[in-house]
Amino acid sequence: MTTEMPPRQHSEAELRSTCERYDQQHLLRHWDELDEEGRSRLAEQIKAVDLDHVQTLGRILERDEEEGRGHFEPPEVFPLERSGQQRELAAEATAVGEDLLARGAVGFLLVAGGQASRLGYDGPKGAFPVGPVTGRSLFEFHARRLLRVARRYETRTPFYVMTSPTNDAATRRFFERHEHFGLRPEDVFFFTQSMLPALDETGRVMMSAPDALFLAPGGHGGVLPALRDSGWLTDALERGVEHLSYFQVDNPLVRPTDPLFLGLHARAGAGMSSKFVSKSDPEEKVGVLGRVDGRLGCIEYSDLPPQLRDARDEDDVLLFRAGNVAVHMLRTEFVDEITRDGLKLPWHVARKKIRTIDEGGRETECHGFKFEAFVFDALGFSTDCVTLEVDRDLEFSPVKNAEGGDSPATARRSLCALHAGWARSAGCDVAPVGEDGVSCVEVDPLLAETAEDFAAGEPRLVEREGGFLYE
Ligand code: UD2
Repeated sequence: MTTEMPPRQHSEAELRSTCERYDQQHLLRHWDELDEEGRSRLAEQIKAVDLDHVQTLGRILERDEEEGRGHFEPPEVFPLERSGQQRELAAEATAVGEDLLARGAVGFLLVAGGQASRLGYDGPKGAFPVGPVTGRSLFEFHARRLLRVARRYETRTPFYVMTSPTNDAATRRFFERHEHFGLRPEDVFFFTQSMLPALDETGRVMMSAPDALFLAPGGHGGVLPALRDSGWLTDALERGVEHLSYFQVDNPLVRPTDPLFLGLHARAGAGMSSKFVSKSDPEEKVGVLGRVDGRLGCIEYSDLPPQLRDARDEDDVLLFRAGNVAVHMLRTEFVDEITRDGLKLPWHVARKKIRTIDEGGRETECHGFKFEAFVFDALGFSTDCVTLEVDRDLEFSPVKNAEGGDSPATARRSLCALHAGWARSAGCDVAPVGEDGVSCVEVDPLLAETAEDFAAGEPRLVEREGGFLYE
């Protein structure tokens, strides 16, 4: 027999006392005006938020902004211009990497939980049609690179895709609609990252509507704990995945199956390694890899003090030139070790304009703070790290903005310039040079990942309206 209060009231009283305990009473300011559905939505959201954690985040805002950053030095790198010995090492490492791929000992870890706010695209960013001739999506470019390895070595290429609660359903639907781009559906694993509330300067949780908290993805650093919590990390270990190849959704030139990077990282026994490109100019908006108090790390572009950003060596080369392209290799056991007791990455705070509500419940915009954890902060946990320089023209042209630099137009131009170059050097025809100075040529990732693959393959030309496709 029970003599409990009706469930809703019970939960309302509980909610009020929880909110009071954490000084977040304002979250229930509009409670009386909400209908049943609104109340239950708000109650669910409040219950789902870890208010102890919110309190910790609030304390970060109280701290003095100017904390000591430590001593920052350029990292040791495996450069693009190589000595004879380095060339030998590269050949050996490539063979090691190929063996790992052939054995199915590599898993692929894609972060696609971002909101694509700068691009202003309505949908998961990975669905963005970037192929200059085919209109192929970013997801398809990535998936077909894995498919190439799966077919070539008759192996499995487990693909772990991190989404956010906002784009998870749409991402899964996109993969299903495209039949997983030829990958075996049982080798594609989705998992979602957690969301965090934005706070105002007094540490109060901001609201996006009378019945909703303002929640945003907590940064790509969440990928490592989320991989563990989803169970896929255990799955990876169990199926013999020794290394995880990490990449971002926004770069159509990325080479997640690069055997050289994989082999260098594996030979070094590194926990986590990174690729980089030389920064094109000091102002370029990429983080910079370097040693922070002796440990490898990355300083975000917005945090790099101008005197370091502009410093040059005796050859007039930027001292901090190692631009982070957000491509990493992680040993699976390393991920297991650092996440076992809860991974503590530092929180990066960004002051942003937030669409919120005023006391009367009307929509308004004001400044608030978002919190993000960055995956490159895990570099500091790794004793040995490889920092491999790669050629920007071959591997890096991200889609970030709707127009201007790092936009769909520049990414398509980079793809065309690269692929037309492969075709030309293999003696194949290319489309006439267009107004943007490049021939519109696209190569199917299933055919080739490099100029050498292209030359060694049997490229078949398909002339399409607007350009040439080789497949
Ligand atoms: C990132 C790097 C920058 C540089 C650049 C290269 C950070 C903080 N900065 O800049 O140093 O290397 O990339 O392209 O990483 N994502 C999630 N969940 C989140 C947030 C982001 O999955 O909560 C994913 C997002 O889907 C995308 C990637 O992480 O694939 C990069 O996110 P971004 O666009 O916010 O990073 P950006 O361009 O500021």
